[in-house]
Amino acid sequence: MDGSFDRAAFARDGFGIVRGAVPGSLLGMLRNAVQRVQDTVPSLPSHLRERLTFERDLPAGRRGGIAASEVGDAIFILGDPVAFDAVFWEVLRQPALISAAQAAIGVPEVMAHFMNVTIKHPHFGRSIGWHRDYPNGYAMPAGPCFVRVMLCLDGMSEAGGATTIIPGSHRLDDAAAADHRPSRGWQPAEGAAVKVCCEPGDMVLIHPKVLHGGGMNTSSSPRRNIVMQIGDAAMPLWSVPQQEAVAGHRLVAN
Ligand SMILES: O=C(O)CCC(=O)C(=O)O
Repeated sequence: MDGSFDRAAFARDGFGIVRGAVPGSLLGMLRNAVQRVQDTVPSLPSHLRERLTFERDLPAGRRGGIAASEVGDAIFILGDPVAFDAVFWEVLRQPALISAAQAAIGVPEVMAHFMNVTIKHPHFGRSIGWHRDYPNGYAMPAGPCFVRVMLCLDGMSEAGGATTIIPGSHRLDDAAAADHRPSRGWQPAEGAAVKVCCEPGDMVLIHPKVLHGGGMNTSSSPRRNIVMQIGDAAMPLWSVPQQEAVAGHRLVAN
């Protein structure tokens, strides 16, 4: 494990990578827990099923036109994962996550806003359009005093639909960030974006105002990220999302 976070690079680029952020044993348990949910979709009770967003219910355009009938029960978003398996709480106790979030936000006390598992399945896992996380309509405090953190269970590769980021695009004021939303089909200038390739167990921190998105997973391996929004504990959410057991949970290291 390494676990160090470069705050200066995060301030400059709008993203950062913490290498080897969690123990391999935990990584294995998390991967198994995600797979168990995928394997048991047909028998899940309705209160858990409603936390899942399926590929088949989303437009085919973002998965290269592959028809809904071809993607079975593939889950795109596994919402509120702690409702499925308590092992996901362990992620919020990881010292490398807590210290990196504190450094990125610049405060000593941080809390969770939400958690999901974003899954790009082999061969058809969908692309994600260009966007900024600030502002968002799901879990918002009064300003951009939060960070998105992704724990990459499988790592990320170019062909696997790695998150793509435009370094430096977060350096604008809050009103401009709220106004400047890329229209559908917008593409950055040649060479402006970087694909964040990483190993299993690495953690990627995304500034709330940095432009990011990502391509389809055309590889033969899954790309599963635990995505969390972590915020300044002194700044309450305007409205707490339903079905988010982690919302408001203060992060305290193991
Ligand atoms: O899963 C990814 O590649 C990015 C997730 C993302 O863009 C987000 O949570 O805002």
